[in-house]
Order: sequence, then C-alpha cells, then structure tokens
Amino acid sequence: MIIEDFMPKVGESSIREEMIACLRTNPKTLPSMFFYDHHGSELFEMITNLEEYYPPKVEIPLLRSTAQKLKQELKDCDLVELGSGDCSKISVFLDEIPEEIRQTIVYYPVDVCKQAIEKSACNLQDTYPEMNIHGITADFLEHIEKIPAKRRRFFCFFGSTIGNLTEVQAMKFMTDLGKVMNNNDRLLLGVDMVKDIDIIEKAYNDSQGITAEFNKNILKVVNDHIETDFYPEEFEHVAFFNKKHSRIEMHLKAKKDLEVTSPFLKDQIVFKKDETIHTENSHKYTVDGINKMANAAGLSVESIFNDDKKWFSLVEMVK
Ligand code: AVJ
Repeated sequence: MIIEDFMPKVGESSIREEMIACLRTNPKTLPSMFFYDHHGSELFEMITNLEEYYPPKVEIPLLRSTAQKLKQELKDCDLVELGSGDCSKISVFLDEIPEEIRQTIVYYPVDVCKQAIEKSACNLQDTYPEMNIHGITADFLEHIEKIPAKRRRFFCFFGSTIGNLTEVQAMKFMTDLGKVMNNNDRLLLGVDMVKDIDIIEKAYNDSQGITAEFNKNILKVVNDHIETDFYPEEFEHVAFFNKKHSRIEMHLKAKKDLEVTSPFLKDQIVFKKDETIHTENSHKYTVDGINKMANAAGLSVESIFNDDKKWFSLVEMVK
C-alpha cells in the first residue's frame, strides 16, 4: 500500500480569510465543504440513513448491478476514485468483482482529507488483500494532473458529489478531466436526476430535522474558526428546488435582525430579518444535461445505468 500527499498545507489563516470573504458577499454564502467537521460528518452519516433521503438508497443497489455489468472492463486497469471519502461506495462496487479481476486492479482513492485516505486505504487493504492500493491526498478540482497515468484508467466519481458544483464549476471540472484522460480511459459518474419536486424537497427537509441541524452546524464550524458568536437557533433551515438552475439550494435564514462579531473583524456582520446565507447547491440532472457535460469534456456517453424509476444515474463515459 502506498499513500502519496499532494495537498498543499492549507493554513488556518486561509480558511479564516475564505469564511470572512464569503460572509461579506451579497448575498452571503458559505462553501458547503465547511459542513464536514467531526459533528457535521456524523450528521451527514445520519442523513444517509433517513427514510426521505433517497440518493444512497437508489445509488447503492445501482452500484452493485452496474459493477456486475462492467467487471470485465476493470481487468488490468487503474481504478481512480475521486472524492473517495470513507471508501464505502467503492466497497459495494468491488464486492461484485471477482477476486481474479481485483488482483489485476490498482485502486487509487483520491480525497482532500488525509485521515480519510489513510484510514479507508487500510480498511480496504484488510478487506481485499489481493488488490493494490495507492492512496492520493489531493484536491481533484486543482490537482487532477497529479493522478498517475501508467495504465488504462477507470475513473469513478460517485455520490452525486458533482452536484455540489455550480454549472460553471462542473463544466470546468469535466473539461479538465477530459483533458487528462487518455484514449480508452473511462469515467463512471454518479448523478442525481430531476424527478418529482416534492420528493426532492422532502429529501432536504426531513421530518426529524437532521438536515436542518446539519445546515446549522456550519455556523458552529464558523464560530470555531473565526470566533464569531453565531447562535444557530437564530437561523431557520431553508431548502427548496430552484427550477431555473435545476438544483436544491440550502440557506440559513435570520429569524430577526442580528449582528455577529469576531475578533478577526473590525465591523460586525449585520443580518436583516429574513436575510440568508446560501450554504449549498445540489444539482439534479437530465439526460440532456449529462450529454452537454460529456460533450464539453470531449467524452462520449457509452451507457447510462439507471434504477427502475430513473431517480439516479451512473453514466459511463469514454474518451
Ligand atoms: C453529499 C453532496 C451528495 O447534495 O445530497 C445532503 C449533501 N446536503 N443533505 C447532497 C447533502 C444535504 C449531499 N452530497
């Protein structure tokens, strides 16, 4: 097992600067990556178990059936997973692949989080001792060219993580990836599809309020970094489907006029009642949108694997 680190050390000061800059824009925003401190990751884990939060319930069986169909394509290739996290998705996929094929694979988990890479690579090596693992800590949005290209590569980007990117960012990501891919390299991209708006909105407004807690937790993360005095209970969780952009937007809405202070700021951060902080986008795709992304990236869509209801797609693209 090899682990390689390409992450530049992001200093605490650059995190602070980014938080402050985002709270100063109009409208105010916070990048969704700040959700995931320890508690935020626990809350997200709880979200994935919620009845209303359908994406993993649809994607996981789809990963199984798709692996069955693609297993021969994985022979002798470098399997590169972007945003591998805890490697739970790839495990579902690998379980369907015969050991004789797994032996020929080198698995490259790529993630920004060094601990996640170290821990999950070790766990995975225990589960699949026959497979070679080469973990990489990198931000695939910025260091995509660092990913080794010795053999034919099979890229995976699961979990509809691409949905968190804006249209412009997603297009840039796809074109960058298209450029580093060689002929016959493949990509298996997980995307959440447009469906009944009620179903989508319920997935982000669960009855137990876990998503609300997850959303508000970002204010505690901000308090931890820039010593602000945000009271999460002074904000309301708002999540709705924005038709124009085909995305769920999550916001935190001030319940009253309020001011927030930080020793890192000269002036207060002022909120008018009902003013919002935009905390997340989660884009939902159509087949048309998928084709546009593939075209922009110079890739062709080979197959789209779906569940019966076409709620989620695993899109296989090839260069
Ligand atoms: C991890 C980005 C796929 O957008 O559905 C879940 C995050 N936010 N509930 C998503 C999330 C609120 C999730 N992704």
